[in-house]
Amino acid sequence: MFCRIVAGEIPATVVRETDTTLAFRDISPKAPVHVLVIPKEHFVDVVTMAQADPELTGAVMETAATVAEQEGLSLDGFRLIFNTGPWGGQEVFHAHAHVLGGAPLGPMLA
Ligand code: IU
Repeated sequence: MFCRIVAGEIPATVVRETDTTLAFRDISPKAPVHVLVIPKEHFVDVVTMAQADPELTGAVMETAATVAEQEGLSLDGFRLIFNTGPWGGQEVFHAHAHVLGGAPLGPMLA
């Protein structure tokens, strides 16, 4: 599915793009700022990506950090999540980081 966003076949509100990564707004935001950061190359999840290509994984993290900064989240903090596998709540099987912020999010597991 996210490969189709990379290919431009599905519209997305892109907030940052590098040679290897893409960051776009989540269509169903769970916080005032909710951006997804993906590798353009397809990996099913962050573990697969990290094992296959640590450099690309670093690039995803770098894009997430830059997005947090450009979205004004640096001062108060934010949440960076990779849901991984069914028990991790992953629904889209193309590795992606969630950058969530813009309000106090509280403890992660209530
Ligand atoms: P998850 O970590 O796989 O559960 O998160 C998938 C997210 O992708 C979820 O927050 C969706 O709202 C979001 N999303 C999107 O932003 N655009 C899409 O076209 C699709 C899902 I499909």
